[in-house]
Amino acid sequence: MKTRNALILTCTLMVATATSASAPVSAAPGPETPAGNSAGPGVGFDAVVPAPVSAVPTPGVRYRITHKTALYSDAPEVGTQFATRLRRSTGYPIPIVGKPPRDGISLRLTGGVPGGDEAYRLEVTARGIEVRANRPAGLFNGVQTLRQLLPYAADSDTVRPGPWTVPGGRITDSPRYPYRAAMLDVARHFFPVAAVKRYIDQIAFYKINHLHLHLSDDQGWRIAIDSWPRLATYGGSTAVGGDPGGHFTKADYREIVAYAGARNITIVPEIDLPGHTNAALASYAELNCDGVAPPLYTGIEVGFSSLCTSKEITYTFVDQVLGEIAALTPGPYLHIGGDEAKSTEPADYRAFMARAQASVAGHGKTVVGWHEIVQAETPPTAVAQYWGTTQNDDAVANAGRKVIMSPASRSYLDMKYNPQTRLGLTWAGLIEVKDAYDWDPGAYLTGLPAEQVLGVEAPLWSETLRTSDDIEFMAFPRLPAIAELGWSPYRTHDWDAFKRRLAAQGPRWKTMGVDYYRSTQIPWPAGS
Ligand code: IFG
Repeated sequence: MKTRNALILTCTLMVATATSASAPVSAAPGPETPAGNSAGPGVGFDAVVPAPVSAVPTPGVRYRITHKTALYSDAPEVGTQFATRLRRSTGYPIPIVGKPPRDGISLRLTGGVPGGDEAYRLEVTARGIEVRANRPAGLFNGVQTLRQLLPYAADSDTVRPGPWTVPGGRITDSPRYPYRAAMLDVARHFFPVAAVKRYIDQIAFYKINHLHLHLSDDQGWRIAIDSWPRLATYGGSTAVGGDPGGHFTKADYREIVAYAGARNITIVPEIDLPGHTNAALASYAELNCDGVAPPLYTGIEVGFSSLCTSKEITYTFVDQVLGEIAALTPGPYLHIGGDEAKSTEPADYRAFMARAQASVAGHGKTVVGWHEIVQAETPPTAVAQYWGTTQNDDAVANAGRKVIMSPASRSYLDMKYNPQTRLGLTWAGLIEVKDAYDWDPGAYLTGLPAEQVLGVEAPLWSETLRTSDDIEFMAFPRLPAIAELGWSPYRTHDWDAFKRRLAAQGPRWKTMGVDYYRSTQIPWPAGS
């Protein structure tokens, strides 16, 4: 720890020296100041992930956050979050003021910014910082970029020495796709609210705007349902390997939804049907065709379970469960799974999916399903989530539906990086950072029209994961790669540039306590 602090101090002194040598912030950068108008190695306009649409530094100009800096925001939640973060690491008061300050930071809903609700324009001058947007989501996204222009220490949970300089320039930015998601499997292993919130903080930093929660599977049911209470109390009582179970109460789920919403993230709940249902079948004998409840399952096989599609109670169950979850979910999507229904006859699967989708619509939501769902009739608004390991699936490409791209061989964060990776599986192949980055969601699936791609998702299945450290080791650095594919214009797609920008995230993750994998593909800076 001492070494690290000494290093940070050294770096900070170097930056301070550089800055103090050019005391008036508008002076030309001193010899010590790295090129690119940055406030330190890898901190600057050339280090933002995801890559912005346009970023133009103003050489020699920078703004220094000081004890005099005030903050104004047209979106109170965004302003409070950012001011709180700055106070914690700078030790400055960072007061929130009632109008844009002369010397400070302004987050303004001016409108007139190209690129929609999530677009923003960021400008840094010697006098201050201004983020403009059409909607609060755009201000939130602009603040995530602004955070990456600050020294790494700005993300510290404890007060660090400054200086707190932000390089001058202008960024205009907006997303390529509207759906940019992470998925967390809380069924194979349960993760409490605090762990989910921690992951939300981490994915929000990369402008991910949906979190898909895989709430039920063979090994566990993780959300309380009032009309079927044993689902959570019994069906959620264990986990893979016999590890401790657990479940979200409705209050827990509402807390996650609110926390995510304040960070521009929409929750997409998944109840996997008709397969992956052993936890439900074990909880209620009447849901089984033979009236006999199977034992709870703690292995990691798939495809052996199915709801009884010939019993009416099954559809009452499905409708009541989906109804209770829809009532808790402000977002537009209900994910009903549909994957690996190997124990459901195809005709029964199609009939079941028709009725399950009618329930989703009946509860006012839009259905999402793993891509097998296209075997059934689906409403025009249905979204298929592609998880194949190849670039060919004509049924999906020709289904005429929106598609979320999450090819398992590119985006499954539970795949090992290499054969030595302690955690994870290998069935979809090994995925190093370059594999996660070097593909185009808009052209990946042969025959799928580019305009049918709704966006991307990085699923993280938890058969082999138990802690936040495990989540972080598998998600970082690959999740930012998927986040960039979802956000940045494809013309910015360049592995050599990306790996350098990704390297600059390393010291920040170190500051945040993110337990990331130091891939040998990335030129991490010393001390990260
Ligand atoms: N496939 C299964 C998941 C999970 C995964 C692990 C899907 C859609 C393998 N289904 O991915 O439940 O077991 O990598």
